[in-house]
Amino acid sequence: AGLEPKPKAEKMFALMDRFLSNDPVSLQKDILDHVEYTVARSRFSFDDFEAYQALAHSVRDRLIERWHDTQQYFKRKDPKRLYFLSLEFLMGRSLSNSVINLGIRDQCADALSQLGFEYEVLAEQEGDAALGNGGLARLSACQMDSLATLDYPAWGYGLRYQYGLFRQVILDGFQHEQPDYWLNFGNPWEIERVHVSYPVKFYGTVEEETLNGKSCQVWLPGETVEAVAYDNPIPGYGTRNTINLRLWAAKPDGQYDMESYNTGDYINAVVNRQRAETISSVLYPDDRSHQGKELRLKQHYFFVSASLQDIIRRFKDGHNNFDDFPEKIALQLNDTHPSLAVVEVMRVLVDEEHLGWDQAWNIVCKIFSFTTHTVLPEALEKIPVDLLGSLLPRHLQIIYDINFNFMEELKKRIGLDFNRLSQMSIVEEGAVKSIRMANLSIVCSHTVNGVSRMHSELLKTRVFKDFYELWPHKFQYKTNGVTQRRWIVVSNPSLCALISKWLGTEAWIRDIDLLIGLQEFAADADLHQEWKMVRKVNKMRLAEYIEAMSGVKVSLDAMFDVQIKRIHEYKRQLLNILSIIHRYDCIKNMEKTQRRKVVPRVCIVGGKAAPGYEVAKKIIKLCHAVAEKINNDADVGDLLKLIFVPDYNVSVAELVIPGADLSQHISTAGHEASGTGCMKFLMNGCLLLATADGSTVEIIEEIGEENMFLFGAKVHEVPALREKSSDDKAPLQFSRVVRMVRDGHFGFKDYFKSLCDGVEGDSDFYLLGSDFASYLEAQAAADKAFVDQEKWTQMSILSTAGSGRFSSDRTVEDYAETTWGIEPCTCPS
Ligand code: HBZ
Ligand code: PLP
Repeated sequence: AGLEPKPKAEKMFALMDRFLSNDPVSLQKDILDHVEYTVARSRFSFDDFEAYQALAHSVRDRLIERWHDTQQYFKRKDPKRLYFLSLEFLMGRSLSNSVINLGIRDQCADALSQLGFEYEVLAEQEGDAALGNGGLARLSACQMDSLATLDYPAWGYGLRYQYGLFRQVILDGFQHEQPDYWLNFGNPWEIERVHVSYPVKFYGTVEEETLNGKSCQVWLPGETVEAVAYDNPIPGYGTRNTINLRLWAAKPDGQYDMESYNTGDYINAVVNRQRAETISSVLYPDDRSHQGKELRLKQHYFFVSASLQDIIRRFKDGHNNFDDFPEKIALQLNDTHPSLAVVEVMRVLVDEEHLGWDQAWNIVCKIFSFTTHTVLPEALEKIPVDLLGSLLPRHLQIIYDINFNFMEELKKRIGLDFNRLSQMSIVEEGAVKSIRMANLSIVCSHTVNGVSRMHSELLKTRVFKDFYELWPHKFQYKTNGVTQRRWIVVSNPSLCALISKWLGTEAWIRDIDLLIGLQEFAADADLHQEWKMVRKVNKMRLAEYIEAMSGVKVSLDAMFDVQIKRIHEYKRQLLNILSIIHRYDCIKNMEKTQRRKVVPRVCIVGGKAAPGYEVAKKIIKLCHAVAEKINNDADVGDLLKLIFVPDYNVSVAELVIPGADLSQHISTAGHEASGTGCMKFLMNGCLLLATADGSTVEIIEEIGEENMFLFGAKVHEVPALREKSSDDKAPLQFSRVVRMVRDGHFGFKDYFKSLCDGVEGDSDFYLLGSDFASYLEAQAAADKAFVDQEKWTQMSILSTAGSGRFSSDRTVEDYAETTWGIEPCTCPS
């Protein structure tokens, strides 16, 4: 219905099948056609990578069909749409996720096996799309999957970086960064839209002019760059709906610098034009050194301007009154990175559409919602006024005007409390006068949210306390979630089959609440048997990877204990390594007979350090130095191994998470806004060793303290503990292991000195010393539980059963209902 061809198109429809068929024979034909005509290899001779390309193109064709139907349907129905603005999307691989969501995985596997190829081997050929840093970016990807699956009329907007997050290479235990030129071998998952492009302007001056008797500001920009759209179809699971992730690439604009051409400087003219492309060339790694960088600010505005031109064009195609904008459009700011959007909407409405300021402001205040992902006030983004004024002079004026109005309103509310006024101002005075992007976003958004309940409480009571007191109604909490499609169905197929078997249905893949049904069987001996089998298969897969990558053979009887995430002091990888040293020290000092009682462990650590983050890089080196010692100590053997998994990314996560027995989420309380890695482990039946921080507080509520290993200071205890010297709080074992590092037990004595200094005396900001004793107790409790494999299995089943609240389906539904005001719009099949 609604998709019938127009009469003149009937002939064309007659010439092609309405939809591509998904039976193995049709798939085979499509794959071979793509080998011959797209990859341009002979269908009698092609390798695994070429087979992957042909398969990818066959899947892409099916995505395109659905994409067209969905977009046409949205256009016809004209529902209110959500536009999710994010500078980062960590998508990972597309093939495996697409075939699962399209429901054609088995057909593809059949088709390929008859051609002599193995589906799993081909899926491994694909590189990751790593257009993001970590949690924030992977969250965007999970939310896109949920938006598509739940049929929401939504689009994502982002940047098509030519170089994604750097590749981490370890040489002699040190991290080195290499560029991730992910587009080297082409990208079958995107559709280049050469005709969807917009000019984006920078620099120049603002002049006052008179228009219809009224004075107005006119921006005369100095440079123009073209933004070209690349569409990435995002298929929903169990639905025809396929939404769009539109990423912008920078190209030189169509205007020619005639001056240079005329003066005969042809080569320089071409080279200068080429420079435009650098805007979208590289993703900034998550460190603070990017703040105040012109290129970074250019990226932000480039992305914002192109996206809004596109959104406004679509709105105008069918609407002629901007007052209807808030009924048709919701704009989500994923952190402050896209926050210039609020200023840009004001500029377009006032300067280009000639609305009055008040009318424009009214519209802006109804369309934006803002999610913040950080806890630390010092991590909030600031843009130096000089930089902003030179790159975007008109935007700076508008920010000043917004701030002037805000300050006037505030004075009426709180009087002349200058301290508070200056803290809440969008403009920060000081050595470097700057724009506070978080303040701007809060002032202009109708809703502000944190990413877990604890995080939102901290926003209300600490980080944005003043704003909360002013506008309590704006503040909400939305606990993060992850998609069970990628994190169970794609990455852990055997667990997926087991869950469906015991629940008697696959419906949980779209309706995660059904997982709770597993609770009923948590003590069932047959389920235990099968559950252990599945876990063993996944551990084998991981062990093979470890051996191939590091040459270290690990025992499957050992507890696989994993901490994988970006390396940050607050995430406390150092605490983990120090406790591994403690474990090593204990084993060394034991009688041989005692050693038999030790629960064997394989400790797996992985994560990237931002290139400029020296402490994080030292932690990586320490991990390697300790591993070198332990893994080669004959006294220790299989009792303890330490493995660093290099280049942690989405596909590494897909392999490691299903094989983990225990995973660590041990940030200092009050520092992890949410954490999403923990949710993926939980869904996969891995037990958690954790502090009560971010979303783990809510995980405790779902599965009960008794099913995890908790330790450490609580958030309200942290300030007082920081006042005490570490030497008064740290147990002797702590001083002993730090001394081992200091004394050069693992070499590189001088290099590690600053790490040791940072956790002793008055400098133990992240409380490693004071949490050490309770951390060791939690570790001992995990060892004890692991000995009783039936008990462990029961805890594991209860973890999966209780993970339903942490699906991004729940998160997205919550946003849709209480923040965005959008409803499902289901394209007919
Ligand atoms: O966002 C993370 C939080 O640390 C984590 O607790 C939370 O679960 C997750 C999703 O809400 N924050 C980030 O991942 N932040 C970044 O990646 C980042 C990227 C660019 C920046 C700053 C931070 O300039
Ligand atoms: N990086 C990658 C590749 C991930 O898959 C995830 C989440 O699973 C994260 C970072 C965030 O992990 P965490 O929430 O533990 O910091």
